[in-house]
Amino acid sequence: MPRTAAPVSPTAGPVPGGPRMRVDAVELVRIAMPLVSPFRTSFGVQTDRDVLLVHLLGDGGEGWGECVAMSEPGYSSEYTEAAQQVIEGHLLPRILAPDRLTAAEVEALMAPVRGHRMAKAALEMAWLDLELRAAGRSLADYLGAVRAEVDCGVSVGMTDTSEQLLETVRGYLEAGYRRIKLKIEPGTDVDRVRAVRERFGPDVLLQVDANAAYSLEDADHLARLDEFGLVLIEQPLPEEQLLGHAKLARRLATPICLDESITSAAVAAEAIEMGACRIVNIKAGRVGGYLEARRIHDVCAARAVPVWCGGMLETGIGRAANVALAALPNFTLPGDTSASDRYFHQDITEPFVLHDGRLRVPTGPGLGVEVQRDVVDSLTTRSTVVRRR
Ligand code: NPQ
Ligand code: MG
Repeated sequence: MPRTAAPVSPTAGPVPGGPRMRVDAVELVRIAMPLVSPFRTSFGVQTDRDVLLVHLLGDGGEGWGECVAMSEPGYSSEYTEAAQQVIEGHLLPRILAPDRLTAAEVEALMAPVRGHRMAKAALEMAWLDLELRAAGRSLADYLGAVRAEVDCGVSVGMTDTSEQLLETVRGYLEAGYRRIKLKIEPGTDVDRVRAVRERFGPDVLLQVDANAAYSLEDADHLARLDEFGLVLIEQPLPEEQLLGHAKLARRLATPICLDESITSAAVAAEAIEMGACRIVNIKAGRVGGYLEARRIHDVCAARAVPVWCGGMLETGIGRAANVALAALPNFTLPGDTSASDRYFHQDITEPFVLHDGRLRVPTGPGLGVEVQRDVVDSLTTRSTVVRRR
């Protein structure tokens, strides 16, 4: 029998937040962060992280946000330069015009701009930091966190050989990570998964992420992964193919988890109802912000669909917000909330350090981290200031 659609927002309305804030200037800072090692996925290889930071300056203090877009549109259609342009040309004019706003009001004012969710999420994050610092309240508390620390997994990039992959995975398991996610692509997938499963045994929580590298014609091939007891297979097909995922799901024992496809709470509800996924990866950047991320959490919880927190190679700013999000009750699987040193030798905040495979949820006001301005300055490639008129 088909399931009846439940309402998209089954829980309470807007969360009570902090005061309305006035922003006088917005600094858009582009930094280049060298990665500890190249990160290869089915859509390309990254050696540096080109990050757009949003720094709000208002009468009530400051707020920091981070845009998760990549320098090229390989993961999704968004990319850093486009995010900066839409922020400068379309989003800031809308949110700097009124006198004072809450983050929830900022979200509503940005809604008429279609898409550009990563750009919107960066502004919302900075506004939440500003507003919650003024209220003396942590983001975790505001979002409804129920945990003081979160279980961490790690996303392992593709390597040239199986031996290199085994060596890398061994290092992460020794560091304490509680779940391993292998990036896969057609050609090497089955051999790599088999090698890792045979070397490290049946008890390791193991999952794979295809970043949309397959087609429905590959269903029989993907079914070969069923014998390895994977927690899930993440985004095997292109973003738009919800029905394709539903058809594929009927041919796999391994649960399908969607990442790129889930762009809003409404899409999450549809995907679940169609049978396109049994698990959801939540990335606030991909869905337009932490408020929408929380709605997706609620939609999934109401349908008994577990969620986990994805990652986009965030600096300490975005990582702090992700760890807060991952402390919500339905985040029952370890996320890609890795330690800072998984990606960076030097972070721009105090680093997030793994303790027994977990990260502590920040408790300070706002995001709960301090940005080290001297480090930001040393990495800056461009800085633009937009003033309230
Ligand atoms: C995913 N993230 O889950 C993404 C994709 C991804 C941690 O696997 C630079 C910046 C390179 C962001 C490569 C993880 C990236 C990136 C992959 C995001 O699909
Ligand atoms: Mg993914």
